[in-house]
Amino acid sequence: MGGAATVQREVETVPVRERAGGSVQRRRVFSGIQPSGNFHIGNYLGAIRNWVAQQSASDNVFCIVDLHALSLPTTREGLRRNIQDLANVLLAAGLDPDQSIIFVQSDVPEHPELCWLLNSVTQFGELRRMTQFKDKSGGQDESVSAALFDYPVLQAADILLYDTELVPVGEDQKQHVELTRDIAARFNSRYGQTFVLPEADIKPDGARIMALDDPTKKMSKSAASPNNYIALTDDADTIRRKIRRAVTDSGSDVTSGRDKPALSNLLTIYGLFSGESVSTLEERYAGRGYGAFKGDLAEVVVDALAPIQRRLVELAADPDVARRVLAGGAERARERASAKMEIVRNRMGLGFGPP
Ligand code: ATP
Ligand code: LTN
Repeated sequence: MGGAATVQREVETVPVRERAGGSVQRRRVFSGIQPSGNFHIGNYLGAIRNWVAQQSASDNVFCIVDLHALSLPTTREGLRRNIQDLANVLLAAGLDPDQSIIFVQSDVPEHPELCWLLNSVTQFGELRRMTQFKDKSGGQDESVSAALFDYPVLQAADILLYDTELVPVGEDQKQHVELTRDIAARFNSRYGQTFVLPEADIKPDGARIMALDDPTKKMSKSAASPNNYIALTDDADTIRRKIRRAVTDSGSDVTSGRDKPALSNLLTIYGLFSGESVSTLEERYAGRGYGAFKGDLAEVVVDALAPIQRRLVELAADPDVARRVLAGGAERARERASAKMEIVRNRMGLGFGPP
């Protein structure tokens, strides 16, 4: 049942653009993910799975954004472990270094450099309005890091360095991609056409997987309780227990709808992992109650994660695989980023180079 292969077939592929003369050009895709531990099925269904499904049709750059992770307190050992774990997750989920550049953000110093330059065309008020900043600062604006406030500008730099057209992300990142467009447009009007205006690529299903213990909030890595999420590394019994304990709605019908946030979320997860439509599932579970539904859902999730988990065990035993992929990815990313930065510095009049 289910399985990663089924999941990937269900995802739409990105249309390739046709050039005059009939040849096709792959769309440039960039996305990032923080190495902050507890990678969960929300990250997988909302982002990583789409990256994998589209990679053969696009020109892809995927980035482990360790500089973004510094916006909240980290330790040396914790960050190193999380970078290695995330690289393994991306490879186990199916990202292919022959089709995608996969690298660590801090290996390409052009990212923080462009961030600083873009700070000069970003307004304080724009950053203050970002909902992720409001959520993560939790009203403690005076004591959170300045990095948390500036986080979206570093994200804009990530995207704009690679002339990105599409940014496949979950729903929570839409506002950051819109800000990136505004920053790019302002830069272009001040200094001349330099940056491509990117678009967020948000799939209608799975873009916002909700927490199992509170279906009004998104599933989150940084949640206080592990019952919030199913981690990609949770074993079968943990997955069964978390799904059994997942909050449900009042009543006993297995149906989706505005008044059924918990069941809607569980049906979405079931449908995405099994490749079935929500209406097929509603029919199958009509009159059978929550118990039978949750039991089957747990097995669907266990089966779908099993091949990823098998590859994770192999990769964990051989850390050099990820190390080699990231070293090669950084080299290719640096080549593109340094060429772009040369143009940007020149447009802005920086340095004391040729006139
Ligand atoms: P946190 O919840 O601590 O903010 P995160 O889980 O959002 O962290 P990120 O590294 O910031 O993790 O996100 C990686 C990708 O996963 C992004 O594209 C994001 O939109 C997507 N994503 C995160 N949570 C969900 C979710 N609950 N449903 C769908 N997509 C999600
Ligand atoms: N902010 C994103 C992670 C991220 C990103 C990016 C996503 C950093 N840089 C560039 C897309 C493109 C997050 O919190 N999920």
